[in-house]
This record gives sequence, C-alpha cells and structure tokens, in this order.
Amino acid sequence: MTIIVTGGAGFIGSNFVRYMLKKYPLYRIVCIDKLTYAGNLSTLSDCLGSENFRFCKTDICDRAEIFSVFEEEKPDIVVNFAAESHVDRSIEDPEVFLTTNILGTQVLMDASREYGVKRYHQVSTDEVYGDLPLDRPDLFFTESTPIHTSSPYSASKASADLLVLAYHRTFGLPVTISRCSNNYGPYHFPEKLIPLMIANALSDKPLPVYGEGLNVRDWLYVEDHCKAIDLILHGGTVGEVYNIGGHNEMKNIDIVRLICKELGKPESLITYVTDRKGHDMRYAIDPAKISAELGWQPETMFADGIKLTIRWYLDNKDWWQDIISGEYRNYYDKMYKNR
Ligand code: NAD
Ligand code: TDX
Repeated sequence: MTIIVTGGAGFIGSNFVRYMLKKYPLYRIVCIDKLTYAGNLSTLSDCLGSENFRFCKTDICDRAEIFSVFEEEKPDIVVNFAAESHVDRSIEDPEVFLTTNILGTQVLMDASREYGVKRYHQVSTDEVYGDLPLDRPDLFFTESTPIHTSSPYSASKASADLLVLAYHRTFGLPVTISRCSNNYGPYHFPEKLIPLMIANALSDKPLPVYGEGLNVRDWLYVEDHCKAIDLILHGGTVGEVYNIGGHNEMKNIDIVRLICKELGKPESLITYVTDRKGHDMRYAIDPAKISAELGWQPETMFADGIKLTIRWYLDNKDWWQDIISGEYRNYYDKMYKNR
C-alpha cells in the first residue's frame, strides 16, 4: 500500500505522517510538500530516516512534477492536506489561496484519475459551513448544512470540495471528504491562536485577542483528527462527506486565560485588538455520522490536550523559536503592529 500525503510538512499533515508510519509499518508513505513558509522539513526530521518514507519537495500545482511522482510511485491512496491555511493571510492576499487550494486540488485529482488511485481523500474544514449565532447553542453543522463561506480561505476550501464531488459524479473518481473543526497540538504553526498565545506568553509579550474574544471555536486534539482520517480511508463510503469534531466549544478569551494560568503568566498581558474582517462567530460540529458509521470518538479531552500541547512547546522551543525569528517576524509586524 502506497499513500501520497500532500502538505505533510505542515501541522496536521506531519502528525498524520507520523501516525501512519507508526500504525502501518508496512505501508509506504510519500510526502509531497512545497515547503512554503508553513512547511518545515525539521517538522519531519524523525521520519526522514524511515525506509518506508519518501519526501518530495513539489508544488501540488506543478502538473508535470506531480504526474512524474505518481508515475514513479503508483499510489493506492492520496490524502490532500496541502493548502494555504491561515484566514488572516487570505484576507491580506487571496490569490495564492485560490491557486493552491483549488487548482492544486484539480491537479492532484487529474493525476489520481490518470493513475487509477483507489481513494482520493480531501482534507476540508468546518469553515465551509460559515458560522452559527452565539445565541443558538442548539445548532450544529451537519454534513447537509449548506455551504456558506465568509473568508477567501473558506471560499477556496469550499470551491475545492465542490470540485472533488464533481470529479466523483462526472468521472467516477473514488473520493471522500472530511470537514474537521479547529485542531491543536504539536507542530501547530505559531501564527495560529493557541501556539501564538503560548509563544507570546512565554516571552511576556502582549496577547492579541481579536474583538472582544467572544468568538467560539470547537477544538480537537490533532491525533484525534488523524485517527478519523485513517478510519475514513479504510472504512468510509466513497462519495461521502464526514464531519469531525469533539463537541469542545470554547470562547477565544477563555483559551487565552487558560494558557496564562497554565504558564503562570498575568492576564494583564491580554490586549484586545481590532477584530478580524468578516470574523466567524461560532463553529460547532455534529460528528454523529462518523461516530455511527465508523465508530470514531475523540480520545483526548481538552483539559489533557492543552497540557500536552503546552508541554510540547516548552520542550521544543528550538522548533518554534527558529520559525518566529525568521521571515515570520515581518508577517507579525505587518499584521499586529498598528492593529
Ligand atoms: P499548515 O499551514 O500547517 O500546513 C500546510 C502545508 O501545506 C505546509 O507544509 C505547506 O508547505 C504545504 N503547502 C502549501 N501550499 C502548497 C503547495 N502549493 N504545494 C505543496 N504543498 C503546499 O496547515 P494545517 O493547519 O496543517 O492544515 C492542513 C489541512 O487541514 C488544510 O487543508 C486545512 O485547510 C485543513 N484543516 C485545518 C484545520 C486546522 O485547525 N488547522 C482544521 C480543519 C481543516
Ligand atoms: O492573534 C490572534 N488572535 C485571535 O483572537 C489569532 C491568530 C486568532 N484569534 C482568533 C480568531 C479566531 O476566532 O482566534 C480564533 C482562532 O483563530 P485561528 O487560529 O486563526 O483559526 P481559525 O480562523 O478558527 O481557522 C482554523 O480552523 C479552521 C485554521 O487556521 C483553519 O485552517 C481551519 O480550517
């Protein structure tokens, strides 16, 4: 069994590569990643020496290169994590989101058709459903909730989802799609809420909370997401969409306060800054389908997962300090200086 994992040098993709190498020592895992600002080979350093692992520095939009990797590897399964993934960047500069997230998906599916891939899995997001109001805690996203996007990022992910379903219906490509809620855990890039707050708090820097901090996200430990994708690859029904989420809704401000408490830092570091444009209020996934059909349940509760995550950032300062000392510093100044 050969699995191509795109975006495997990023946050969730690298956790998935590690999870699969450990669980299936007889599978061959081929990681394709362009190594954008968000991809880092040091994230995969413990995998690079494995005999059944190959890394290809390739852009998913590069048709010739992608077809050549497929020709060499003849993959059974393709799992597409590769994407531009940060909402704030999509508001600053949407174009690369459309190129990578939509056209890159098309190239991968064309190669999957050509080489008779048995399963093409698209890693999507709960953000394709838009947001829910704060005063309707009874409402959740199901797989039949209409697509209703807010940001260029979520619009690009929704476009890709529609294209994936079109390739299934028109060409019979054996696809599945998963739509997961917010992940957290090791190797999360420090531009995202949880690692950004941990890194800033450790350096006694201001903790920039957008708006009033009342927006709600539904957090899932990254390994639980990896387990869900594994179950979909091995037991999911072709042509279907699966929502993934652990019913763990939290307000942003409560997360930031918790991080201060765990690190013994004062809440006076919290600084309220200008809100994100088009900021989604609440995400909340109903995971009933994947639970009933595939027996998936989240295993790491947030109270434990956040401690594991903070411990990981304390034990792996080199990894994130390298990142925040480089090009990322320009991004940070641009986004937060006059906010
Ligand atoms: P990430 O930004 O940490 O990693 C993305 C990876 O894709 C990086 O390694 C980057 O180098 C690579 N990449 C980007 N453009 C590429 C291109 N053109 N060709 C090849 N590689 C390219 O993202 P993440 O948070 O790990 O998210 C992974 C996937 O999961 C994305 O598709 C995202 O939409 C989805 N998702 C993320 C979350 C979350 O909470 N982070 C939740 C649900 C779904
Ligand atoms: O500095 C910050 N301050 C702040 O208040 C940052 C970076 C974020 N926030 C808020 C915005 C959101 O309400 O925290 C919340 C979480 O923000 P992000 O970490 O940027 O995640 P989000 O916008 O919810 O999107 C994430 O989940 C869905 C991922 O980045 C997406 O790739 C995924 O699809």
